[in-house]
Amino acid sequence: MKYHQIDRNLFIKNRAKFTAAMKPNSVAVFNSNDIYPVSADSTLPFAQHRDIFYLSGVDQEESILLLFPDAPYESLREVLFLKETNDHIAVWEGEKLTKERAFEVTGIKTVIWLQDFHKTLKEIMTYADTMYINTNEHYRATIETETREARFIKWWKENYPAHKVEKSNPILQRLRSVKEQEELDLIQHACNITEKGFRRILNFVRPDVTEYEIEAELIHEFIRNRSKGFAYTPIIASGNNANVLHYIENNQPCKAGDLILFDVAAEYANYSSDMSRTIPVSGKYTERQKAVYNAVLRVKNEATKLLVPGAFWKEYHVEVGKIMTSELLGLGLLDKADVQNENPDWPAYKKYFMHGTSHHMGLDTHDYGLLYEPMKANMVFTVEPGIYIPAEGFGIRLEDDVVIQENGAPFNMMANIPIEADEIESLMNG
Ligand SMILES: [Mn+2]
Repeated sequence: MKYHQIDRNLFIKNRAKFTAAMKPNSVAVFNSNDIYPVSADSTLPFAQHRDIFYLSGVDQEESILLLFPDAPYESLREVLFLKETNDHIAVWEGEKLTKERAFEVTGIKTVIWLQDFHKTLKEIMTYADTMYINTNEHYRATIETETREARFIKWWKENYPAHKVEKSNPILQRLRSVKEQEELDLIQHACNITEKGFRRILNFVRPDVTEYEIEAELIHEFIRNRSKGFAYTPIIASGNNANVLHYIENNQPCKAGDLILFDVAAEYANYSSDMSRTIPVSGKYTERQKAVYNAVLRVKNEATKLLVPGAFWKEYHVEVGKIMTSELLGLGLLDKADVQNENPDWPAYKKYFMHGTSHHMGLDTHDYGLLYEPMKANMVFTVEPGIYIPAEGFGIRLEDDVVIQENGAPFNMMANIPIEADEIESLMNG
């Protein structure tokens, strides 16, 4: 791991919150992710399942966390199963968690090697009535691969048909959406690394630079600051590429006079940041580009103010749609008739702004959060309006990450990342 060790009190608190939400005499099991094969003996870099990480801090494959708060023996209340390590394994595969090290990272006292998982589970299930299984119910998830978690659930249901079943996911969605201070600090750290990357490219971009050269500058800056890299596949989209919302080829030259839309950000310690900026290749926006830019910025600033405790995600989006509509009228992109005749299910503004304004952000870039429940303090949301105009050869999106406060406007974790058009121009020409 490149990141500094996280204070295990975070994971101890997270487990306490989770077990407090469990029914009496129940067990919950969480699996790590697999290491995915490419072909031959190649593999993709390991990415930990965020739930076991959230509850334990274990950032290693072939790990299982078991929680049983009402266990008859204290040693079975929290059990971590890890792949066995020894001096020989350490030479070939590098350092894995020993039992001592696992306690330091997680605060869990009972650590059992993975080969004894089935035997230990059998004992535990005889004491328990209910099992919490961890299905993925994220509103944007589409999964073709059978994860280690899914394999476990299938196996468990076959082998323990007499137990009651409960879902971990709604508990985790609720808990993970409201961040502890330690988590806010980690997300802020990721935002600060993103800032360094963005400032670096302001000094780098010039006509005829390619999108992939910019990508290389960013990854360089991220990794040298202890990030594993991009929090999500980066979008570096010059000219009309910005109007392809999920453009990730990043293989084109940036032409003088065009804009470049960046949706790029660093991760740190498995926490995401999520940023969008749009800058002029030549270091100066045209009048028209600046007018649209400032309209997007005003929508972002107005939308941010609506993210307060008690607000609802769906209604928030309706309000942002109204703000965007008035800006699009001002820019001459819509006229009054377009708005009067609009389809309420697909309002006129969606022609230029077709995606959502905000999502939860945290351990996952599109983080957990129950969207039908009211917003709460210490939730982290992105705010990311955009205006996309293929006919004019550019698209603009501006995105910051903000923390909802108990009182008043949200705290902007990206307030130090240049966003005013004038500041961007002066930094590019400095
Ligand atoms: Mn986003």
